[in-house]
Amino acid sequence: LRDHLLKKFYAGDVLAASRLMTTVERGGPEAEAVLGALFPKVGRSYRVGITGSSGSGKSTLIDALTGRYRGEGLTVGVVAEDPTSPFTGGAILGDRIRMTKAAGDTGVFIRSVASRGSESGFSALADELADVLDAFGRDLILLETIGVGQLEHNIRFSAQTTVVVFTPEGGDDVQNLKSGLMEIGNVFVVNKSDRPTADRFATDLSATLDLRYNGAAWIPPVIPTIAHREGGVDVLKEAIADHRRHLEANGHLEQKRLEGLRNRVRRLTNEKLGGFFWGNSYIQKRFDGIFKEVASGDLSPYEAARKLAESLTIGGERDQ
Ligand SMILES: Nc1nc2c(ncn2[C@@H]2O[C@H](COP(=O)(O)OP(=O)(O)OP(=O)(O)O)[C@@H](O)[C@H]2O)c(=O)[nH]1
Ligand SMILES: [Mg+2]
Repeated sequence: LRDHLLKKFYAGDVLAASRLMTTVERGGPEAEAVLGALFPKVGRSYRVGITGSSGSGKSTLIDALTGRYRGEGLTVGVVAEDPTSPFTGGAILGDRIRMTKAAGDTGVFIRSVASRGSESGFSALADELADVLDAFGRDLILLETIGVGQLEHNIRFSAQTTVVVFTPEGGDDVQNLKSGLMEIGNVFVVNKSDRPTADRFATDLSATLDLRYNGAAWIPPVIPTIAHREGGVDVLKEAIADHRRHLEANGHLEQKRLEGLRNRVRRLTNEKLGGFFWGNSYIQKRFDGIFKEVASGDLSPYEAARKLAESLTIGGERDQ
């Protein structure tokens, strides 16, 4: 069944792509088998992360950018992390309605994924769904994720170019911007530039970035946009292309790819370690012994956890 699906997938069947994504979403051994099979085909698309606060206009920008890329004959995949609870489905519907240009075009594939309050920020699952779209042969993959500061750093590992979207609304002051977001942006957008305070905000942001990246090979540009009227979207597209050329010219793309892979192997190993550890009979016995000391008050849970974790470094003793 899997081989049959993969064959259709490689022939460009959108339904097959959708079904493989559902398999990946379910997780477990079948998801691993699918992702493992696709792995040799992953790495050809260019991934752009679009991050920013809720309602800043990320989906509207993605919609406008998608239209531009399609106009050039490029295929586009979108993975949108939906920050709302998976139970309401509200934002998923919202995304579908707003992304009107994409409707009915097989050159655009949009997938929403619940972020499930993921502790790691941009989720591993979203990254894996992007891999499916990558193997499917999409030229560009746009990743929408809500910017929650430090946690968003993971988007760096998934996207080659990260676009951070700010708005001049709510009396936001450049000094108070989330420093996590300031660090990860390769391109900055001041959306809703139809608002009166936008000019000043953009000027302040530019000045801050110029100072911060003084002398660096890439100084992130600040681009004012009015997304719902497609204002500034061509400039944004050009800035993304510029950053891509910058990465290509400096060999950074390969470096980024390896950094992402390294990060992924570490994460997967961490996930496997838990099962591997607790499934070991020596550890189970050792746990019972150590837990008795915790129960009697002779050992704190912290010391117990350290002792248990250190069992790993005892090496061969486990197998005796
Ligand atoms: N005035 C104004 N409104 C805009 C602009 N861009 C987007 N909007 C509106 O802002 C609202 C939110 O836009 P979205 O694109 O859904 O924002 P988002 O960042 O994707 O929101 P979440 O996915 O919920 O985080 C929509 O009603 C848009 O029409 C803009 O440049 N100016
Ligand atoms: Mg959105």
